[in-house]
Amino acid sequence: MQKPSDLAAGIETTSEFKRFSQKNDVFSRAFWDSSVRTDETDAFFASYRMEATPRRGDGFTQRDFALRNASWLISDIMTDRFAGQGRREGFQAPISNDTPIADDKHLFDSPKAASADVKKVSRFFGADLCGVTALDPRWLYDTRVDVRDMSQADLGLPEGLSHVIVLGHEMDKDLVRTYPSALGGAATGREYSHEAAIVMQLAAYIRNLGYQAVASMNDTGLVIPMAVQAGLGEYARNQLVITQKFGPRLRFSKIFTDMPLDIDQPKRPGVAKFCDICTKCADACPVKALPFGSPKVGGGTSSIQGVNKWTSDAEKCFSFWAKLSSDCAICMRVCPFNRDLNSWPHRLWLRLALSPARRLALWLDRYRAGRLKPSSWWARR
Ligand code: B12
Ligand code: SF4
Ligand code: SF4
Repeated sequence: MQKPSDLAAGIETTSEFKRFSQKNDVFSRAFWDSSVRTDETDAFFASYRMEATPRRGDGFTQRDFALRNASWLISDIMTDRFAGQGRREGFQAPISNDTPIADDKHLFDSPKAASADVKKVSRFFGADLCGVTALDPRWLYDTRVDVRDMSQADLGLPEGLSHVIVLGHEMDKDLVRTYPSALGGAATGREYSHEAAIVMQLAAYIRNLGYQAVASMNDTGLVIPMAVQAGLGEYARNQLVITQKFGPRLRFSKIFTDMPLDIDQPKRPGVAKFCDICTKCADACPVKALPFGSPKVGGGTSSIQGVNKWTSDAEKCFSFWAKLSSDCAICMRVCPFNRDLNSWPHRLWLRLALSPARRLALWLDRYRAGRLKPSSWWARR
């Protein structure tokens, strides 16, 4: 029997549900599981240090790797601060407080006023979306990873946290059009660098108001169900949350807090219904890592157990990244919802896609611009 809040969010968990241990995500497995770690994954990681820059034509030149790696820089600096103590913050541990919690609490007139304040300040720091949800422990990792020996460690969250503020960060439209390429990876790296600053600054603001605020990027828990619960979008076949402003072309960060906040309601305008008639992402995936058919419970070592959802074959996906020596996001690029949803023809298309006329919207998608050659991106002035 689903809880009403799960029904509203389209979330279905079963009796086999078990919280996920971070050591089993495929990225972490590349450091301890010989079935994932190969010479290619080693070269993949080396390429982020410019130690191996395999030159394989357009999109994979030294210049493409140079831009990708430079775009990661601020995120890398933040992440490396406590790595020697096993805490790769923002990825395998929550981000430490750089400022204390003020002794005096600023009291808002209501939770609604507090949420409005947080949203305003999130925009000021540069977040593109902000939603609030109650902390649902199902989506917290069971344990995090100590990067010294990849052993399991406590998440280290303080007691009393009640809410999650989920932030969305738009990825560069033109760079995403160049995937698969090392150049496209600059869209990902740049947003990690941006979000590191934004999430740390917003958390500092909340601590300055006298409340707990733990800044978090990819670490500590699964942000996709949190973003869905916070009303930012709907989960789709390509394993991404699709929003009404940026489609799937964005990243998420989050803040855990005890600030009394008003929560947002999940919205299901009809993206999943569109996915029922579309398989563009699954068709385009070069290693067929994405599912066809309906959502299911189960999956491999790198999948959470007991959730009815579309699940990828993460080993296949990551093997393709290793081959490229760069991340892939073809499934984000080809998704019909990846379009400039700020312009009126595309907003019109969105209305059609979310209506019973979705088949017409799918047919019209053939007129959307295709892949941009990385060299053409460089040639543009
Ligand atoms: C590890 C990871 C990966 C792994 C694969 C995941 C895995 N199974 O190991 C790799 C490295 C291959 C990867 C690839 C990509 N990733 Co990734 N990934 C993550 C990360 C850091 C952890 C997720 C995790 O622990 N998965 C392990 C288990 C739980 O996986 P799973 O059972 O298959 O569940 C997945 C989904 O079904 C969903 N999910 C989990 N529980 C539930 C419950 C409900 C109710 C629902 C609806 C969904 C849901 O979330 C999981 C995402 O992997 C998250 C950030 C985060 N902390 O959430 C980003 C994240 C999910 N990735 C993201 C992106 C964008 C990508 C890529 C496009 C790469 C890129 N260039 O950006 C590709 C897309 C690949 C694909 N289509 O599957 C974004 C998604 C943003 C969005 N719009 O929704 C996130 C949130 C990172 C971010 N900073 O924003 N990723
Ligand atoms: S990121 Fe690339 S390899 Fe992975 S699922 Fe998407 S299209 Fe497939
Ligand atoms: S490409 Fe089609 S099936 Fe895949 S997520 Fe986008 S709309 Fe859904």
